[in-house]
Amino acid sequence: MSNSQYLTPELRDWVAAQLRNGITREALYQAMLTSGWQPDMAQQALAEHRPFEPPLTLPELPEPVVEPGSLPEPDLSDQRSVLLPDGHRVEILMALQRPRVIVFGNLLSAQECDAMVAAAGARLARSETVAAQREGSEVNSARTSEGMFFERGENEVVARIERRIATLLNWPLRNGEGLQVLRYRVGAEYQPHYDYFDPRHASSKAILERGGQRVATLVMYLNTPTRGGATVFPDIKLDVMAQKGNAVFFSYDRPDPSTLTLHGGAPVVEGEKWVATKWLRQGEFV
Ligand code: PD2
Ligand code: ZN
Repeated sequence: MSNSQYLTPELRDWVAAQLRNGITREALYQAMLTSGWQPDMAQQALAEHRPFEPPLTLPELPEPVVEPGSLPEPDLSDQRSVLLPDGHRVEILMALQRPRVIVFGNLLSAQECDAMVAAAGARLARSETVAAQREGSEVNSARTSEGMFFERGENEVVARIERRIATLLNWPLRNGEGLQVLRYRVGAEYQPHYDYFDPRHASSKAILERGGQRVATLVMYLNTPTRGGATVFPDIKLDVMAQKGNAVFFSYDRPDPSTLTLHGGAPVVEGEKWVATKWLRQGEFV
């Protein structure tokens, strides 16, 4: 059960009344924490009223230790099936050792998904891919979605999701790229590819100077397409169905096909598909 189900109409009304009375979001947030609200739920309640406002000043996150050669990874010791990175109940639905692939349930609440779609909608443009022969990016028939990037920490919901991911995957928030939102309409797809940057490509040098290689990907589903749109891993013959709030995570320790992380977005057959992708870098992404 997600925490959001505890947000009763009475609590929502109470939050709305406090904000109407002129209390600042920061003061209300602190008051809510002091009176025992889960940070996750308090932020969610506030974001419902002011979803696109800048993030609240939040307590510092404990800094995850990144040993040389280590990768983002949730703490799955004791074969636990539920994690509470920020008080939000994230389920572990599937975990594969090699390649490392984990399917999370309820990583995002329905409200968080809806807020992301609403904030991204007006800013979508045809997606591009890194150009192979020159610097920069280009429109490519292999990728027929539309997309946009949020700045890291750009608004309340984005900041909350990024903190949750950093805690869940034990990876510094600053090593993450800004969240990318993609919309696929009927027929749109993302043909199989690797997310790491090919060191042989002309454009990779400049990209790698901004935080090193990508070492992991988290694709979060913001809606449930009616048919189609699975994230597919052809090398291991795995299809992950897009389900609102769920996510698929995979990591790769070198920029090489032997990581078996070839993956794609299958064509949408009916309805639309919306995802948010977080790519994690080896170093600080600036
Ligand atoms: O939308 C997807 O399922 C998908 C598939 C492959 C997203 C990405 N790659 C990506 O954002 O890298
Ligand atoms: Zn990808």
